[in-house]
Amino acid sequence: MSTNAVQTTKEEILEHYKENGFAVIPNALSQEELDYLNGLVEKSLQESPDQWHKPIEGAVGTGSFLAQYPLEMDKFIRHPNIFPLIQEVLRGEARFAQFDFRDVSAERASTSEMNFHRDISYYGTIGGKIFDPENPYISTYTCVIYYLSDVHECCPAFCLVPNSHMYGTLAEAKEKQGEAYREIPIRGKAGTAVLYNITTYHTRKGGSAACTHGRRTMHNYHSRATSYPLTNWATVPEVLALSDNPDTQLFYSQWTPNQLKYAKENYTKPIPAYYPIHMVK
Ligand SMILES: O=C(O)CCC(=O)C(=O)O
Ligand SMILES: [Fe+2]
Repeated sequence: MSTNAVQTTKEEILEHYKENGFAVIPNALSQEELDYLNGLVEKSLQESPDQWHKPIEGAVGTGSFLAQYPLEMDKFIRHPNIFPLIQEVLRGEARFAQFDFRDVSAERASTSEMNFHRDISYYGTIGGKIFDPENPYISTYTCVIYYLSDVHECCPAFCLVPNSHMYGTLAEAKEKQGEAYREIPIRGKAGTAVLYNITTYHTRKGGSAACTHGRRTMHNYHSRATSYPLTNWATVPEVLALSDNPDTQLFYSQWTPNQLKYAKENYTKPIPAYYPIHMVK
């Protein structure tokens, strides 16, 4: 079913990421974890459809689980199998940025194609750095997409162009990379994780008209202490952002403009003075 190469040891994963801007990690989640997450997704789709945005390029999605199950989701956001790798590629500066689930139904599989793009931070769009030449892993942000369903040949598939972070356009990547230019669709079993530098050109390939599976994913973006917040909207529940555990509080400390407002309006504990909540109306 899966034709793409995978990386399994820590050394292989980091080496492949360094060379190509991504790595594919099979069995990152156990069957028990997959059953738990799929159970939550199914329950939410059925009981709280209002928490899911309307299909965007074929995928419905929700960022609501972090607020609903903060301690449980934190265990996936800083998953013991993957978080050490995230810390490595972000030079030990990993900060929470965004966490959401997406679901492409079998009916929408063939119309779920995206365009090739890079995920550029809000500040990147106004001149902030989008990659770091001094980081051996290049990344200013990294994302891990977990497949929660098997991704067969017929299914929508995450797809990227290795080592393409430095080009201004996909056309430029094609021209400058020449024979080395590759578009690699990633297929694999549920539980596969794709770790990628978000400024590597990537897309979602649509599934075939005959696809009867669709695709379900968990998307987890991480920033660095030296990067700006990735979005201007993501919010974090108080139990994590003002956790008594200093590591947890630090990890959830990169507050977006919307988070400042959210904290001011909802948190019960005093908010540390270094957060500029006085700026919030
Ligand atoms: O769903 C996918 O495979 C890719 C999603 C993506 O690139 C994005 O949402 O920016
Ligand atoms: Fe993207």
